[in-house]
Amino acid sequence: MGCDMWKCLGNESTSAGFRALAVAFAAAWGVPSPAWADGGPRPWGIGLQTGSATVIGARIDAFHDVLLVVISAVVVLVLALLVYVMLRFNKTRNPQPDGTTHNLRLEVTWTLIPCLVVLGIAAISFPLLYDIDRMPIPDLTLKVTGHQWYWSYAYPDRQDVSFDSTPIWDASEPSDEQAADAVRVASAKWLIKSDPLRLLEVDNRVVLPVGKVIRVQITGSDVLHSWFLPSLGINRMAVTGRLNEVWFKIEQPGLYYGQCSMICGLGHGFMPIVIEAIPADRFEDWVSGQKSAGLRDGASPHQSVVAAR
Ligand SMILES: [Cu+2]
Repeated sequence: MGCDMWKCLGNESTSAGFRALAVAFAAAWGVPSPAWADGGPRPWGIGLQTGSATVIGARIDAFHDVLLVVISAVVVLVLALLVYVMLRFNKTRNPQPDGTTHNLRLEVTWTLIPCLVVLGIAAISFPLLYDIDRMPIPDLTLKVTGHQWYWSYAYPDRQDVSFDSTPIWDASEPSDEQAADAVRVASAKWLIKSDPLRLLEVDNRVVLPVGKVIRVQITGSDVLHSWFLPSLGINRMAVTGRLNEVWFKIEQPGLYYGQCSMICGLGHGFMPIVIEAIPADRFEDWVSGQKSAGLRDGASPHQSVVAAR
């Protein structure tokens, strides 16, 4: 589903002036409309997922695209000037150098143009940074704790539902039988059925409602980790003894994948993140189900495999 560029660039909390500037600047550079995230990674795709599932994420993507155009233009201009100078003013073609040391018009121009470029970039990035930082009143809090080497989650304002989330290996590791068992046990709990993705699938997925402001509080239990979900525009460090905070509002139901992005030891490459975004009423049903099931503890046969690595 396509996302309206104007909506993606113009969050309601951005001041009107900045928004108009950002939109005009982006339009001038021909920013393509970002698409909503629509699944897992694809062969030969760019990025972990296609598109973004949050307005902020879409704006980050659009900002990246604008910057790519700007830096490409700067590189081409500087390279062209260098080549021109090397060919036109080398010792053979220009044996007698000019004695000019100042040119006011030229100096003003080459100072003003970069200033305008930087101001144009700031006009987009400052409102974006502000909107990323300013959290609306949250509807739900999710607590995330990074461990060597898995994640655990808690919903403190939903009867403290909590569980661990450990990875499921593909069929080559640790053994065909164990992997098949793990997939069978885990997939029975998944609300959105899908084929497990190699190194990206977990037993207990994070379930979140669509269209609600989610406040995420992130911490660590041992070493540094980082909760990274590119399709939500999120990357926050999990630091022992510190509670980092971030927020997002998922616009579309679906599966969103992520990984730890801070090298945290031997099992760093094996602590994926999976979010199941579902309609809000189904989410409350899921919470009730967790409560009646006695709160999952998430114990998984793979946890011991991870710990042994
Ligand atoms: Cu890590």
